[in-house]
Amino acid sequence: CRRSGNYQPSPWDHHSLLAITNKYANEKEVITRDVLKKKMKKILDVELKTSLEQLELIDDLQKLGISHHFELEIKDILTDLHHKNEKHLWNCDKEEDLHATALEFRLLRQHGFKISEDVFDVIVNKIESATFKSDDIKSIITLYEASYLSSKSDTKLYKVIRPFATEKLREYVNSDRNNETYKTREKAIHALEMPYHWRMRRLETRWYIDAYEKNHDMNLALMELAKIDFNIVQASHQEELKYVLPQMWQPSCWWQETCLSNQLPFVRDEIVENYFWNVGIIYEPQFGYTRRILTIINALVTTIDDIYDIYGTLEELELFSAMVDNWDVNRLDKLPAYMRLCFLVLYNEINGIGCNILKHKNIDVIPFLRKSWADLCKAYLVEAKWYKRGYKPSLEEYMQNAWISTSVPAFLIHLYCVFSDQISIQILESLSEHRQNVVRCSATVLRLANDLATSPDELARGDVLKSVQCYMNETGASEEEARVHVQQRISDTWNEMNYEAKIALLPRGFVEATMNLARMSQCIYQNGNGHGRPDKAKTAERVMSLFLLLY
Ligand code: F3P
Ligand code: MN
Ligand code: MN
Ligand code: MN
Repeated sequence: CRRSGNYQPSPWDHHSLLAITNKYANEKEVITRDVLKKKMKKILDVELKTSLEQLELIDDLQKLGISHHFELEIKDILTDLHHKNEKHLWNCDKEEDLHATALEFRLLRQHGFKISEDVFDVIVNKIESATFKSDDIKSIITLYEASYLSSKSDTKLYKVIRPFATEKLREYVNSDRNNETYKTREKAIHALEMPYHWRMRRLETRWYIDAYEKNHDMNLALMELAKIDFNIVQASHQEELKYVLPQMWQPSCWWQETCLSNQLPFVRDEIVENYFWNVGIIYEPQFGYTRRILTIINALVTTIDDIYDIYGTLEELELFSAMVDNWDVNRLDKLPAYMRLCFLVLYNEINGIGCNILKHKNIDVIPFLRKSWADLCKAYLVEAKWYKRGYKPSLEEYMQNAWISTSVPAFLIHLYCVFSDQISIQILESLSEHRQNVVRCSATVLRLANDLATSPDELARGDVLKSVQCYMNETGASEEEARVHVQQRISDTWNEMNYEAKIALLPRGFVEATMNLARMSQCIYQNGNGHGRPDKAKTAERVMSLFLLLY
């Protein structure tokens, strides 16, 4: 008797999504945007008087989602500041300087500059001797956000500063202090809910545009630029979404054309959500092709994962794993009928992606791509065997396999090949052999966040023990304690990822996308299973705010 995932039909009315027209998809809007861009460049380059003003503008540009228009200017300003600080053995010795120091620290680290946590030594001493006096919430928020840029050796940042700033913010939010504006209160609540460093960038843009507009001293040109740019970027996202959506009379719509959701009724039908993941990973309009390919990868991952978790017998899953390992299209008849189309779609899509890369980048990546699917299926098979044989792994044994079964290593090797202008064979090999620690960290965050949200449904349906349950089984902890442990492990993994991102010999854009994948998984699973039950876990609302609501 076959199981079902009890997945609901897609909550989206594909016909209305396909009917969207966007008046921002035209040259006139782009010209207006470019005039505003010039104006802001001038302000950034020549008009601002102090470094703090420059830093605050850079922060606003990033949070408003328009910093990619000013990359060179931002790099120059930060390089200058970094250079000055190195010369003057800079330290934050007054509480009044805390906002500026913490902001500079966060921005420098975020852009890969070296800056030691020792700049906060005086503050750390004050915290430890209980002589820190300032009640300035703006500085505390900035300090709190800076503390999330810690890497694994920065004990002062995450053992002293972060708990202190968190506590201060909690006290403030729970107090009746009404001498602060509503805006500051909103910012404190937002920061406590999730630090900026962990947030999905595009949704943060949506939130920050609204928050920035409430500023009494906001810059009108900046506001206008942020809104018009948001709408222009949204217009290109809408067109990409149409490509992957099912549409009766346009056979170019990919998901419909595969026929997978008709043939395999037990799999998730979530093409909109699959696309949404990728806007979290790279949002810039020029990467539309990368987002399309990655949406295809996500849809294939979800389909094959459901076959292993829900529908297939162990014998069938072994056949499928061997088929992917051999990558042999001539043996389709060895598979059960329901698996044939799925294998063939996988085979054709991956070879098609490889063929395009060979055409345009003159390198054959197919051996690497197919190995990533073979490794993924092996990891799925391990979990299926554990479940069907009632084996209960330790948390460490589970994690060794479960970071691969997230699909993150497979996903990221496709991203690397499609996204990079020049493909390095050394990097391909290191990704293929699972030697890139930053990838492991990103996958670990996804696995843990996914387990926190999806394991109740998975275990009720019947599945291998997930991280929460492995920990409970191994230590005798309660479910609540196990969840706290897993949350802590997510936080520790971020410390490690910050370090690995800094030392990785990988293109910066790829590293940023890898970290964005961790951010996206925290976003998807923040309110429950945002991928399996999108309407219940805020995903639907978020998709609307990014793809449908104009400014
Ligand atoms: C790997 C997962 C999925 C959701 C899809 C996410 C993508 C494609 C990035 C398959 F996270 O969820 P699920 O909870 O079924 O994964 P699992 O590995 O726990 O079966
Ligand atoms: Mn699953
Ligand atoms: Mn699975
Ligand atoms: Mn899961």
